[in-house]
Amino acid sequence: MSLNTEVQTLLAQLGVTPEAGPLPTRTPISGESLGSIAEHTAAEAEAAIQSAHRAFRDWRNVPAPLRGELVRLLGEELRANKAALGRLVSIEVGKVVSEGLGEVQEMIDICDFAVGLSRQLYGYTIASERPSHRMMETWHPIGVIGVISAFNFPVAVWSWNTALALVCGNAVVWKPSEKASLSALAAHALLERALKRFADAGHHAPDGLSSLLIGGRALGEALVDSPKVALVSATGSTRMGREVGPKVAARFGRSLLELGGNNTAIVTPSADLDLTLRGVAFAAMGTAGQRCTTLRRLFLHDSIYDAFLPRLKSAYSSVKVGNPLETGVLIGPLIDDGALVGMEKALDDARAAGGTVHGGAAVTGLGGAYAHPALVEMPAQVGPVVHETFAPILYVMRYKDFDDVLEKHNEVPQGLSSSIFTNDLREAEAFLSARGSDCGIANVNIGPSGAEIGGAFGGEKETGGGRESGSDAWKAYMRRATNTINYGTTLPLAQGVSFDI
Ligand code: UN1
Repeated sequence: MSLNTEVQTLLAQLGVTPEAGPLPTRTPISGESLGSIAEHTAAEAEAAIQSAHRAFRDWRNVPAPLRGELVRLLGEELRANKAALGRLVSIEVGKVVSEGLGEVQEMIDICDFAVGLSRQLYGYTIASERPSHRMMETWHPIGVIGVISAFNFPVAVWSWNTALALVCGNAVVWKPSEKASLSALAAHALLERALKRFADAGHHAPDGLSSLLIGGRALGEALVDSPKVALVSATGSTRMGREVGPKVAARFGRSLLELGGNNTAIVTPSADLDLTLRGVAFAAMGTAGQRCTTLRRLFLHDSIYDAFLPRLKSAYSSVKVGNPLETGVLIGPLIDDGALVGMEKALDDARAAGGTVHGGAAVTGLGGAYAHPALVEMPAQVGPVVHETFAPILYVMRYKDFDDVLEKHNEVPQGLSSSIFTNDLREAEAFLSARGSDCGIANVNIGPSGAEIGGAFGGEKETGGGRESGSDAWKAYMRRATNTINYGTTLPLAQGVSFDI
């Protein structure tokens, strides 16, 4: 069966019949076309925003636990369709099978989390300085949430935002990557099914509560520019975030930015090297280096460098690159030829900066943009090492002094994820302390990628500062009102001010 035939079967199974149109879709596995589909116009984007705004005005009045019921139904649909959606993701963006399934599992997990959250949108009660007064805070929905997502997690990132946004009482308009339109159509169809079941059970779900915009950049711009979009949650490159952030700020909207990472592992003299090898291999080569959390900088202590590097090299040369749907393959294709060109350029730049490149050769003849993962021994943190290249390149550097490596670690402009491999309590705790990693995610004896949904996800500096998913990330999707209630018969003023009339 051709991949196109399989995709059409999966789409039918998932209840999607894409309308034909000018937007080409393809699989990076073979380069084969998956059909050309209809795009939304800018006018349709505007209409979706308006209708989402109307929907929000209703949805905000639905009790949060009942809003949670809708997300619970979405979780059920995802559970029932995990295999089909996971497979579609694998084919459309080239992930190995278990990672396609893992992506859908991440969606299920956030739905479960959001259902619980729907009964836990807690505000504080605050001691008032005035007699017979009570203070508290209340969290309210904010409006339309615009979600702009990237190709590499084509459906999970939408679900992190949408599951939270919906229980928080907001409406959602989603602009996915045009490299992953089919997965987006399928994921959204599952939400539509959940909405139908919700309505069939007698609950009110307003029209336009969630919509999907298929197409290019102009649609994302509509979300960024519309004063009706209260929060723009955008995942992508730092370059994209540099455009989105200021535009949204100029209209005093909120943005939640998940941008580039340049993630690390520091391997110290006491590290368990077997565990480190597995942690480093998954984090650096998994998803063909196309996670924002992918391990890109590896600092090896001088005392273990010569023992560890050959083991890593042999893991790199034995890993199977190829069709990600085949058993045993761990590295699928890059998303497109442009990504391969970017990888080759970074390797050239690394050589020019004094690096020694192991691996990294393109694999031809498969129809897609395949490459062997590259390990690059660098004399210093220079050249391409300080940039994010969305490809499986791991820069390896030697260090001697722990304090010095902490400085080096934080020297780059990005601040997403980081890790240390050590059995030394002092090093581990120092890495997690204020003088340690400056990233939004800092791990011990686990690589930087593969975060669970229970924690807040995101990073600092050029990574954009946003937090999605677990912990109290929901607060970004709500507004806080501070309430002071006077249940006495006098009117004492705060700070002892008197104003007698
Ligand atoms: C991304 O690459 O945009 O932590 C998200 C991870 C995944 C999410 C990655 N849970 O690697």
